[in-house]
Amino acid sequence: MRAGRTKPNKWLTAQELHAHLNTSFSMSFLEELVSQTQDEHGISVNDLHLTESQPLDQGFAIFSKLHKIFRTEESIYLLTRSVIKEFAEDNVKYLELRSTPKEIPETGLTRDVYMQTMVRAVHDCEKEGLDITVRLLVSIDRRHGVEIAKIAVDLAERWMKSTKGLVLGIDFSGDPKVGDATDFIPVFLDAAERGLKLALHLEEIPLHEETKNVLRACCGHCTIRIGHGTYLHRYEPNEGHEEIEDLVVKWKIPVEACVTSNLLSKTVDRPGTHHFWYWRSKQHPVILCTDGKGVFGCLLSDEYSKVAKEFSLGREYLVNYALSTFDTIFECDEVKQRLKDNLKQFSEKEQIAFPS
Ligand code: 6MZ
Repeated sequence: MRAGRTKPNKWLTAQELHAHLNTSFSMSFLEELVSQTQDEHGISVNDLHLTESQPLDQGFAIFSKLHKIFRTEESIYLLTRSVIKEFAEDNVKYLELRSTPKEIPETGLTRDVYMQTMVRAVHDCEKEGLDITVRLLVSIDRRHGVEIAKIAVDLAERWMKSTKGLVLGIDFSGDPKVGDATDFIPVFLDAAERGLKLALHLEEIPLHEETKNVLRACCGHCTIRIGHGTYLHRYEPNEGHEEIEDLVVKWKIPVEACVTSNLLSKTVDRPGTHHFWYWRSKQHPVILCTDGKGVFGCLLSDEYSKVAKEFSLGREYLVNYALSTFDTIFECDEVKQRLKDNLKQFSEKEQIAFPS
């Protein structure tokens, strides 16, 4: 996404369910912030987004640099506000924003202050009257291990209660090459027991054993969505991993599909082979998401546009698709219905633009 880039029309987007706060900056926001603080970290904004396909590891190297920039309460507040505003400008009506709460003694940031800051930013956007409903997920970084994950669940539960559901779940993410998701199963079950919903990164790279273990243990006990799920269905015949797809289908677990992110991270080779279409063809819930619109340089409307062109999807198909995705949000039926009604009205008034 180039600095200052704007869209002339209101594009169809509906909702964003897989956006990591620290990777969802816009370049214009980042340029301004970095110009104010450059001396402190010596990082150039050009090093903070992928312009061409690179292995997934390169993305994780960028995330570490970003964590050197977003280190203060003030920067987290400004980032959260600007990310919400930018999604609203892209016509996103419902956003579940996720982030890993950080503990940085030098700047006085604690996990609790981090959460408080994000919540404050959401409330300030509400007061400003932005036409977007925002909910928050607390991220567990798998690199940090099970003990920190337990702290994240306690934090999420506390903030879920004190915000009356503005915080509504847990995200499980981080470098998939590190650790084993199996170790976190008790944490996931405990989180679900406490009323938290689960968005779990699974199969961003082929990791069939941990996925099978997690799904076997959690299906039926937890409300789950799967982040990426790129290799969910890409098992070799007769390896016994068909069970994974069977569980995903049986429990109708929605898949968060991040097309541009997967292409730039080289986990998918071209748009035509993206699993978005595999799951759509099975009429299984799959939701277009940006992942990190700053690092991957994509708006959510770009993702809609990309699949519409690739799979020749017309106006009616896209509207029906967008409406169906509201069923996968972690909110209650009343909120789902309100979002659907609004989008229906909006699309009937022809205020939404479509790829030609
Ligand atoms: C796995 C990812 C990710 O939490 O500091 N993250 N985890 N796969 C991905 N695919 C590209 N993209 C982002 O946002 C940054 C953190 O989100 C996770 C990583 O843990 C990263 O450090 P927050 O706001």
